[in-house]
Amino acid sequence: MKLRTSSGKRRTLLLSAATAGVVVAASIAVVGTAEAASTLGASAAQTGRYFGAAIAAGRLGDATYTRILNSEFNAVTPENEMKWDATEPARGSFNYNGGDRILNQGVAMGAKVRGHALLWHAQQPGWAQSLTGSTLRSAAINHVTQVATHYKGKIYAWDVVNEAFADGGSGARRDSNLQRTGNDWIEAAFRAARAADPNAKLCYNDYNTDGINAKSTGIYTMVRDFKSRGVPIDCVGFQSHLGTTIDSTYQANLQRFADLGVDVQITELDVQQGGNQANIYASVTRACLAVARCTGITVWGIRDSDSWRSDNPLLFDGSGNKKAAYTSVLNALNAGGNTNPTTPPVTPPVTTSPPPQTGSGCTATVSLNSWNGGYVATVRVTAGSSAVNGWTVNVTLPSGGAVTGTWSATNSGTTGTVSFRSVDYNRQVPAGGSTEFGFQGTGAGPGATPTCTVG
Ligand code: 9MR
Repeated sequence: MKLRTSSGKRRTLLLSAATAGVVVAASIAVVGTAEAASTLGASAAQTGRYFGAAIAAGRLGDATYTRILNSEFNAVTPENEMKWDATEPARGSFNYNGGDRILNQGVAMGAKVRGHALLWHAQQPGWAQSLTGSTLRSAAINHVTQVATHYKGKIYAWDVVNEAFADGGSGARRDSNLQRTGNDWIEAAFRAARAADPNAKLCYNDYNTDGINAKSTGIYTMVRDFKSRGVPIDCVGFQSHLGTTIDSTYQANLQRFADLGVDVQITELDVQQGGNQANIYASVTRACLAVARCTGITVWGIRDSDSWRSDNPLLFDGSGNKKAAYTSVLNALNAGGNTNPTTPPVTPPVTTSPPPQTGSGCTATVSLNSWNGGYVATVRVTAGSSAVNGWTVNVTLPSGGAVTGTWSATNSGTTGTVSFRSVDYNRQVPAGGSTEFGFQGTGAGPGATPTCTVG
């Protein structure tokens, strides 16, 4: 009797495993068709990346929310549920209810789960806010150890430390109770996280770092120092809470961190609605695709009504409809990019054409980020001694090459000599000032300096 029962159970298990195998095989077969690339996650996966959303446990009962989440995204970040105040409300007493709900949702989706955030000056429980010195340091390190151990093996990447640098031009650390425990608190946190969960990627995450500026340079210097001293850091998160513009050095900034030997991720993307929202979303997406070590993008919420912001910054409206920004991201993802985010580009990543002659009118230079068979070109248009109101840049491509996508300009033609015209928001360039546009193409990319004419 016992034997039969046991073999009966085994049969059931084998059958369900076989059924699962069929399901898996079927879904693999779908990947690679045009249909599979009609969602953000599937499109990002085509270049080995993820496309994620910050989610809230309290919204998982909303049918529209979970429908979009399940169909569009292949990574999740808890918006609040894994923060210090949520996970250790009383010292030494841990609560993983909310965090586990997010984790389970991610696991059920087959998604990557980003852990956010082990240590941060904000959203600390009251008991930690009132600690100082070595008592706070040991409580903080214990927190890192306990939470990272609870989620060991289940988290793709942890934001180990969040927002530890000051805004403004100093490039220095932000003052906080954690900072006052000693400048080495960040590396102590990274070491504790590595010891607790050796397989999670360990990230530093911050905002207002979405271009080359004093704050991002402060962080860059810290990461370079960590790498040189063997402090375990694997990735840097760029939150990318953006307004109506994107910094012209956005991609170059990601690249300089990647060149230090860390992955980069866009971790909390949202963009103010108005004028340029769709273009800015597309530019961020293209920048990530152009940087081999940019492993994925996370938007900070699903529908505008789910956002912490009130300026409708997300990809779906309050009713769950796809916005223009959604389409521009999907198109950018489908246009592709560097197809293996863990392998550096085959050709040297950045080449810049010789500096142009100055004078009146305008000039243009092109920078290429190339890989085998394709490239992203960033073109800088500079006005001469007079202001420019409208410009046209002509770029000559080698034969066999073609433009496959353009941003912040409109192009006529895609092969041979291609003309790029300014768009409304970048046609006016002050005397001596400059603006940028970009395009993606197949083949080797333009070899010669582009020409620029006014009008
Ligand atoms: O979106 C989060 C919001 O629900 C919380 O009230 C807020 C509390 O500080 O944190 C928001 O998320 C932040 C993230 O954890 C870190 N970067 C900035 C995000 C927006 O404020």
